[in-house]
Amino acid sequence: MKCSRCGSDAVIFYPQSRQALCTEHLQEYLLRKVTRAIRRFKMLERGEKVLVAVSGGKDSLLLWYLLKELGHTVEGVHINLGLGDYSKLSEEVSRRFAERIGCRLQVIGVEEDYGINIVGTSRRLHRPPCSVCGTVKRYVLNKAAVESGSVLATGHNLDDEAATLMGNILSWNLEQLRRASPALPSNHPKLARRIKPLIYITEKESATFCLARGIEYVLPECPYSLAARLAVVKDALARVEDKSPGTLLNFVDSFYRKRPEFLRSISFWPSLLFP
Ligand code: Q46
Ligand code: ZN
Repeated sequence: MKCSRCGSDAVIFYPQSRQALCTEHLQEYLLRKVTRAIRRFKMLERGEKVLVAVSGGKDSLLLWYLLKELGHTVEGVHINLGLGDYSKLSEEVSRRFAERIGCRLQVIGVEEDYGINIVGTSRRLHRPPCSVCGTVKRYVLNKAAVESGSVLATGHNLDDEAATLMGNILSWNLEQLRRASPALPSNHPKLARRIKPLIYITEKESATFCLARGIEYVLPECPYSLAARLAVVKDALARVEDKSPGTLLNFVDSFYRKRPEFLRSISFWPSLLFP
């Protein structure tokens, strides 16, 4: 298959538009998608410092790479979660990538620096590991961003965002749906602004580009990821996307476009349900 723009070997095919792209043109397309997300949700001002939360997975490395290509001032922060071989490998891969792109990476160990053992704490509190891990990650990442005076960027992609929104719809978590945003403002000096510049980039585009560009990323999943309910929703949505490409983009994009209308309508629901 040849690239529809330049005729060299293609690495990805888009069935909706019947376009194929080579690595260079895929990069150009992904940079446009990130720029569009940054502008549409007013994620960054020129010159603002960005701290990328780097897990060692494909999305966070792609995010770091693309923001650097766009000329933003970026540094990375990696949290070693103390989850055995998975955490060791994640830290190694993150460090290697930082060296490759010539950026500073701050590494924080939850055990070494905070004395927290995620699995032990989750057992003691009778909570799933992901719940403890999520809380610890949010705290540590926020602190690192506030201390460095940066906006915190995370590698959530379109599939992640769609799964989060769908998960909140399935449980009718109206408060989360009201607050959801790819660009969360800071309403306190100790709260960093948080942005998700990969919101228009699919998991498939992310994986394809990393492979094509030779970006080494952590392949094994976290040993606890399958237990996460979100993984089930994500899996179901991936099958929908496979049968009907473009569904996820339409779902997420339409949610944010129609949200004001949606919020107005849900504010009437209680009076309709409980007259
Ligand atoms: S790292 Fe932590 Fe994730 Fe592993 S324990 Fe769960 S939340 S799955 S993204
Ligand atoms: Zn091309």
